[in-house]
Amino acid sequence: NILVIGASGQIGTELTLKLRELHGNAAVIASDIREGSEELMSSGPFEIANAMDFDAIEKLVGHYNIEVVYLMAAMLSATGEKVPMKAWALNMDSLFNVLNLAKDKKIKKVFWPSSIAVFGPSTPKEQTPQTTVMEPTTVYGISKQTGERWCSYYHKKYGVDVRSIRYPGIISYKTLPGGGTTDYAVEIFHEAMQNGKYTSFLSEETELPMMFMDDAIKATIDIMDAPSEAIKVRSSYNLSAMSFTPKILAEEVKRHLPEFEMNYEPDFRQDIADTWPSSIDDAEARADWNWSHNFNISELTDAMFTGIKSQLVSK
Ligand code: VAH
Repeated sequence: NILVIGASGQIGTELTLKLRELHGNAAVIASDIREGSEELMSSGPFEIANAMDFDAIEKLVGHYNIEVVYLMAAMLSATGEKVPMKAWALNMDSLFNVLNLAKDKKIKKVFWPSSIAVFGPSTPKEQTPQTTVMEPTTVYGISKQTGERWCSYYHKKYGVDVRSIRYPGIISYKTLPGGGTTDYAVEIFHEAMQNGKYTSFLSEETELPMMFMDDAIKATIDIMDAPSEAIKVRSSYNLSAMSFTPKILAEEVKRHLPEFEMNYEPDFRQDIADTWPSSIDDAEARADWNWSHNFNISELTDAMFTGIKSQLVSK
């Protein structure tokens, strides 16, 4: 069976639903420290558990005969800056808990997400290579960079089959992101459709790598399904679909809502965004496990409008 830790979050929710579609509802156990969406809770097993509590996670693994764990619990970049020690504890303890279960052969395979936040101001900004300078400035980025080193270490030293992707900003409509720097690209759609305007906390020319949720889920499942020998990078793979600025996204929104009004009031999150790449070279993911993306910016925009509309109707 499969265990998703952090299943109530933005990516965890949709990942769990997709895994249930592929493997059957009973085979995919969702867990989180808080309850999730109605769809998540009602479609299969759900357990409240703290990712930092080794005994609780070990118990779940034993009880449900878990072989594969997706560790999606984390504190994101913006929230992490407000409570640095808490972010560090959550992001590292949860990873060690899962890596140690794999080291002790209690589980067979682990997915753990990294992020473009591992990069920093000294990293080449355009087409950032897989292997390059990494001097992250946020607690979140430091935790992901450190986590990457530990994944690589557990693979080499203990043969742990851990696989990882450096997600860009993920855009989706089912569950809101929690406390990231790329959240503007989700908020803009909800605000546009409900109020016709949005004030962005990033400046109009801030270009960041982004991806539609369906592609992020596809990448996650693809890398986990690939044969072990194909996974040559055991820290984390660069992954890319598109890059855009708030201004370009606002133009896309205007295709659907010509009256849409965008304003800009950069806050502390601007300083974080300024340290991140504007585009990513993901040639190794494409070569090693055949990664390819489906959604570009206009397809993403159309999908967001359709998705949010159907949610508003059903409310
Ligand atoms: C954040 N979305 O903004 C996350 C992230 C791409 C960066 O991992 O913190």
